[in-house]
Amino acid sequence: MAIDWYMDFVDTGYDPGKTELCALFYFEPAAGISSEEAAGRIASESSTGTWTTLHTLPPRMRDLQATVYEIEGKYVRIAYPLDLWEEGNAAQLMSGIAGNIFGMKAIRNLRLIDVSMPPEYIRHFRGPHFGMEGIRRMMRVEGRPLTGAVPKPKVGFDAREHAAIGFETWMGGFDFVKDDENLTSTSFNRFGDRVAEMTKMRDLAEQATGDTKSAFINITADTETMKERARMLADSGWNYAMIDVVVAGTSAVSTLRDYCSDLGLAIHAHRAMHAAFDRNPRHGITMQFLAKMMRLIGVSQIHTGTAVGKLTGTKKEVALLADVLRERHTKEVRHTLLDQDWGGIKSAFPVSSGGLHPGLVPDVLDIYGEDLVLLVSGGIHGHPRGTRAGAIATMQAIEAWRDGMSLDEKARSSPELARALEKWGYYKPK
Ligand code: CAP
Ligand code: MG
Repeated sequence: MAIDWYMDFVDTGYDPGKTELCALFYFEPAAGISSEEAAGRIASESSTGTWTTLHTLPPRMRDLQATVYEIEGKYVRIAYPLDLWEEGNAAQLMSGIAGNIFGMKAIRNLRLIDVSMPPEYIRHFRGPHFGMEGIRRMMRVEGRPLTGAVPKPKVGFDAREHAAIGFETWMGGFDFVKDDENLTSTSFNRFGDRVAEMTKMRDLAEQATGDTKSAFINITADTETMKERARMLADSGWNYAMIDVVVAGTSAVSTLRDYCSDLGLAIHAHRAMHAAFDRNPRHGITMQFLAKMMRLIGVSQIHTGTAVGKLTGTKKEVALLADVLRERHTKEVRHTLLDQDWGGIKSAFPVSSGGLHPGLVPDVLDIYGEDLVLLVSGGIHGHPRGTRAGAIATMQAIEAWRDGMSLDEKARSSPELARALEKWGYYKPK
């Protein structure tokens, strides 16, 4: 009598309809386990199965079980009937396709690469409140990337000092001032104080420049506190809230997406902790999956890397992430991305940040183009003439890129850029 039934979840002749949710995994069977059985175990444990045959099996189970429909070397595609998944519940989807399966002894390594979600599944999600066009309209910025900076060092300023640096950043021509991912409401910089000081400085900067200025003020905390902080932001005329989405959790982001949307707040998603699971090419979850989930839930923008800065991510990966967030329909990329038609789900901005300075701006814009939120933080506050000159230098580098001019040429008529190039040149941080 068979004690397990994993092979019941394998049918490589199966053709999933347009109504099934399909997932692509990289997998390495443990010693002594065949690819077919390992694949069957992934499908079983992520849908209706368990380790042993069962005494009774209601007929409905057969209609709900996942099916391995393609095994190609170390890549497997699994189709999931839509009835497995609760409408509009991203957390439950992740408990299924990104849950127990990572810990199975029969699999030595497993990496969830991507999912392709049918229209019938995505129609239960609201997606980004504004979309890229809506953000550009709200900020009155066209024809260039939106720009921002985090006061540095990361934390330690009090609210007044923080806002004073924010003012210099805005006066240097930047659109946004961003909290660092580990700044929330600390003894030396309470959230309410920071909102009050930043509101004062924003109003002064808007009056002085005539431009729309905003900030990504970090509301990350328990969900009730995040709601309270979102209300505080809306009450002070802000149009963004920032959430560290990985540490806050999928369900919290889902709650805040609707709450912020009702308050007219876009969500800036920081991805701190992503490298705990997306960096190892043989195990974990890819950044394209995280980006896809966050667009589906409805953040307005999420960090996607620089390729040339201080943190992980190749040019190819970064360009792919930009497509996942911006495109209406992303085509399949072998072993990396599944075909995804986003239907009515609006676009979201990629955010490039991390080790950037004016000398690297053309490299980043060559990868992303202008539909980007570009964050240059240490790279403006470290400018020899200070924050405002650093922001001006960055804006000059953007102008040079847009006009097809080299930075060296632009620097001849742009002293702030010239000073930046004297200090950093084209240095790529390690
Ligand atoms: C960048 C940053 C961002 C990283 C996050 C930092 O500051 O504020 O958190 O960019 O990485 O704390 O390092 P610098 P990613 O510009 O001074 O490096 O964007 O890859 O998620
Ligand atoms: Mg940071």
